[in-house]
Amino acid sequence: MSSILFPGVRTAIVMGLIGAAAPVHAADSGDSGLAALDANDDHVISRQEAANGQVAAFRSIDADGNGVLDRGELAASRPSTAEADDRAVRRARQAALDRWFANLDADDSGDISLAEYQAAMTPYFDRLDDNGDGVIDGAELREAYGEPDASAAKSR
Ligand SMILES: [Ca+2]
Ligand SMILES: [Ca+2]
Ligand SMILES: [Ca+2]
Repeated sequence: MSSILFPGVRTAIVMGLIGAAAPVHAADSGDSGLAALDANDDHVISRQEAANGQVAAFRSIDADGNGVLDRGELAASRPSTAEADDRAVRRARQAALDRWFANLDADDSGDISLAEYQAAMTPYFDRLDDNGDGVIDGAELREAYGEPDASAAKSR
């Protein structure tokens, strides 16, 4: 339901995990998102690589470099869509952003620290790691982006 309300949220989750190391259009290809994070080039994202990506993502979202994320910085980090011109979609996006911000801002301070960001993002690693082997592979990443796996037409 929430994915209908805010189509970008799954991508945003991945963006938060893999971060700005990957370009926004990485949504076009899970593999480019993977490559951006896969520091040791073993074609999977380890927990440590994901953690490094979180720090990189946090630093790049923190546009003014003051060490915390405010609402405007978080909003600017979200991938925008063509439908954003639609008023209903804009409202939905705003509501989703508010929820996202409130979730991240655990201590209600009105800004998001690196610790809060990491605490919120880390559980997503396990959600993306579908098969529970402790690493995120290209197929799991493509699934997170909501793309059909073109390379292997597997039926579930
Ligand atoms: Ca900031
Ligand atoms: Ca806070
Ligand atoms: Ca896995």
